[in-house]
Amino acid sequence: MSTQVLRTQVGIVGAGPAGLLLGQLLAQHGIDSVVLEAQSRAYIEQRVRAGLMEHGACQQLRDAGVGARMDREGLPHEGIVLRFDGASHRIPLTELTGRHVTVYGQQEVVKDLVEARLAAGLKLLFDATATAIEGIDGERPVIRFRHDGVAGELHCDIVAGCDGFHGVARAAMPADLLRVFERVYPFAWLGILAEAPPVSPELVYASHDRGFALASMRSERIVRLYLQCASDADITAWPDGRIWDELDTRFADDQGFRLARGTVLQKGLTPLRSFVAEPLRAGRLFLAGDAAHIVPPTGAKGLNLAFADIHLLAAALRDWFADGDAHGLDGYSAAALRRVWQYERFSWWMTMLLHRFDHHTPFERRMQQAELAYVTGSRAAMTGLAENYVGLPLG
Ligand code: RFL
Ligand code: PHB
Repeated sequence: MSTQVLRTQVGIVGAGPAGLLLGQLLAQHGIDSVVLEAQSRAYIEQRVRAGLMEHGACQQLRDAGVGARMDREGLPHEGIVLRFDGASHRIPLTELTGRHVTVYGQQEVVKDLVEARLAAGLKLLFDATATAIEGIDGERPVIRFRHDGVAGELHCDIVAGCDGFHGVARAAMPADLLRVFERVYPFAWLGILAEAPPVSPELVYASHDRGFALASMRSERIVRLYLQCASDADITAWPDGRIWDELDTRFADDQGFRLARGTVLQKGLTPLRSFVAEPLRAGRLFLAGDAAHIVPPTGAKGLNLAFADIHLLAAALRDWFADGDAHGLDGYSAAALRRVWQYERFSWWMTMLLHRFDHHTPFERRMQQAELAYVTGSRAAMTGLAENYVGLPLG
């Protein structure tokens, strides 16, 4: 079969939140793009991941013209709860910052963006795996891909690598340019989606001697619950009953709290890591989202950070294609990385504060407990947590 040859202005690798939002914003600016996605439409629309959107990320969706369903179905939250030593401590996010966050599943964001793209007749190829990115030092880079088993070439002016942590874009950066910073945590999260009413009206982050637990939700009938577990945990060793029992133990409080149990719809393990690749640009190749950085999910920042990269990259591409103004593109990596490191710090700090570390000495455990008491007892400390949680201003 002959090679499929396509041409566009911006070749986008990956139809996750980053690639899809970029495509949507470029279309608003009259810039042509093609999105290549390795998985099927059904797969990416069902993949359960993040759920918490910052005020700024919600506004980005609205500005992109795809915020209507989120505004109808998203669940606004004005506070979160930290639970430890059997007591709950509320962080009043909105009272402290004037802003709120919204629970709206990442796969819903993906569905809305896919639907908008296809309705507008914009090109999005599913089952199209990018295999190589070539010519990034020249003016016409090429993305090689396989679509339904047939070889293809996408010729473009710019390549946006939005293909997540395991994609090909970061690997296409020159090795002598790239610097990588990484921390792998000695545990993972076991996450379930279950048919049950919310554990509490607000998200509960629990720090317990047996490990961390988090109660989130997706709707009035669906909960999203997480448990810290061993990095090498075997999911078959976690039948539903054991998960519910462990959740009851870790969320226990002085009021005899018990979870409402229900059918487990989905179960998965996520390793926790912090990771940053610098810089985010080599020639005509730009990295955004998980392709460039990973945060542990404790701060709920992964999706929001991907959107923040796109905020900068879309504006930079608009200026460059409109009148050759390269300031935005030249400054993209440094500007995006400033925020990335702020969010890396917050996500690392939340992770260190709330998890159980087997190697902790009794002194270090006491330090953790003292910090929890400070963070929930001092208005200044609570404000520090709250302003990061609701989101730092978009640059
Ligand atoms: P994504 O969402 O990973 O999208 C990348 C897309 O690129 C495709 N792809 C390719 N396409 C073509 N050719 C190739 N060679 C390709 N290689 C990959 C992939 O199929 C995919 O569709 O990255 P993006 O857009 O940067 O978005 C980032 C967010 O997805 C991510 O930060 C968060 O979901 C992180 N994350 C979580 N964040 C939270 O805040 N809370 C959570 O509870 C949470 N849970 C998670 C997560 C990430 C997970 N991953 C990556 C394994 C749970 C998991 C399992
Ligand atoms: C989620 O709802 O999936 C969620 C919420 C907050 C987090 C992580 C995940 O910190």
